[in-house]
Amino acid sequence: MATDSNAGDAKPKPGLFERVFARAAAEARPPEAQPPAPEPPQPEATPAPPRPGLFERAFPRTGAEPQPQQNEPPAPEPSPASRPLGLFGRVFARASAEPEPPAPQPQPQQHEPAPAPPPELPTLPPPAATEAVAPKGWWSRLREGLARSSDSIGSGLAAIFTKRKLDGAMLDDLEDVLIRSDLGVATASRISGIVGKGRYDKEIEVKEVKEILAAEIERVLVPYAKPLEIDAAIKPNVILVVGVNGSGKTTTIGKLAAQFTGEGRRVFLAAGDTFRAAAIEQLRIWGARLGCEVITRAQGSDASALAYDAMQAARESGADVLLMDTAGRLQNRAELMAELEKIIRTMKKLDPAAPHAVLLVLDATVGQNALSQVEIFGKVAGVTGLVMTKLDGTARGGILVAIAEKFALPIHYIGVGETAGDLAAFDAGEFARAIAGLEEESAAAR
Ligand SMILES: Nc1nc2c(ncn2[C@@H]2O[C@H](COP(=O)(O)OP(=O)(O)O)[C@@H](O)[C@H]2O)c(=O)[nH]1
Ligand SMILES: [Mg+2]
Repeated sequence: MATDSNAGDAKPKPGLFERVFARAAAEARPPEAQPPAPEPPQPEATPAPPRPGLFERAFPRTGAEPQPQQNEPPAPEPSPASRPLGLFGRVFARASAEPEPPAPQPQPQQHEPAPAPPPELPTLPPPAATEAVAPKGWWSRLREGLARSSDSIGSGLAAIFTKRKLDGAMLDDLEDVLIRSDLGVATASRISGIVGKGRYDKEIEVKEVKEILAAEIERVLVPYAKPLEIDAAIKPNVILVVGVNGSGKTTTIGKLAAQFTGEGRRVFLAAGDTFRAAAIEQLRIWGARLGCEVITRAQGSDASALAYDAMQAARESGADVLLMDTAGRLQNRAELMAELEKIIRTMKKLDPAAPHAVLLVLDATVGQNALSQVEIFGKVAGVTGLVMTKLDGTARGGILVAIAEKFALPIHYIGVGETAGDLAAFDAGEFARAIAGLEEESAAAR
């Protein structure tokens, strides 16, 4: 089966916004996440009609996204109009329904002079998506974000460790709970081994098991918790962002741009998802709000040519960072992966060391399918580090542990929500304690 190596798994849970806007989500699961056979509608998929969000109230939607143009390279999204409309999608639906520059004519690069906002969106109230300041501490966001994973593990543990003396059957059950939370077979059996050691025929508290679990997850993840380095001597640090459709690339770019500009760096954005007008608009908005220049070409243009424009523009103006968006693509579509290789080759013409980082954005809700994404994007695009998004929308956050063990790639950031404050540098100890469902971060982290 081409699209999901994970046929036996539960259907990925919808994300925060998809649950709230269940009607859109019901129409629009990303194609790569779809199981082959039609599934019965989930109980969550039929509640009240979606309540319009802040942006949608300001800009009522009047139409659907335009289809990609036929004479262009095959679109990465077989049915773009059916994608989930997230926060930005809803806002941009109106903009993209309005006349777009139609043909992908060769067009000079368009610099978006920052900070002038696009004319059609001048007076929006400050959106949740660009809140730079987190209203809560990161630990409580992380703990809440990972609640679905930690609750699922926690209830599994509570059912096993019920004031009985420890025996082999309980350890097998423990292993099953851990495998079901996507931690990977190796980690699961190691943890049950550690729990069993010296504790047979003794009572063990759930809290003690959680502490062991957290310690082992932390031990596995520590070597991969590496910050994304920005070299001040390189102008620009070129960061190429890749991943399947809907994984959170554009949102992550916005969040990263918010962080980098907050640190005083000059950031350029390249709207490399040239297939979708809404994606270009989405990046324009982030750029306008953050005061970053956004390099765009008309919808349907060649993404490599855009990469070239963007690198030149960022270099000429001495930018510190260039974040390049790309169109989402299925990891099993060879021609689209070839396009990614072309973008990289083009970047190397201007700077042989570019891209300085290739971030693979993974949606945690896809579970085991993330493993094949890492494998194939790793081969084609030379992924240098990972960002895992939507950990708030799944009980399968343990997949990060399985990925770390299998691929030994740096994990730079994790996302637990849609706002800028919901992305943070990955910290193994915090993540381990949050996913194990411990109430307190470790003393060392405080
Ligand atoms: N709940 C949640 N939603 C997210 C997160 N990151 C991105 N999203 C949402 O996922 C959807 C797709 O994101 P987008 O950045 O457009 O994906 P792209 O196609 O890879 O560029 C949007 O509705 C985002 O708001 C996250 O960490 N948590
Ligand atoms: Mg995008």
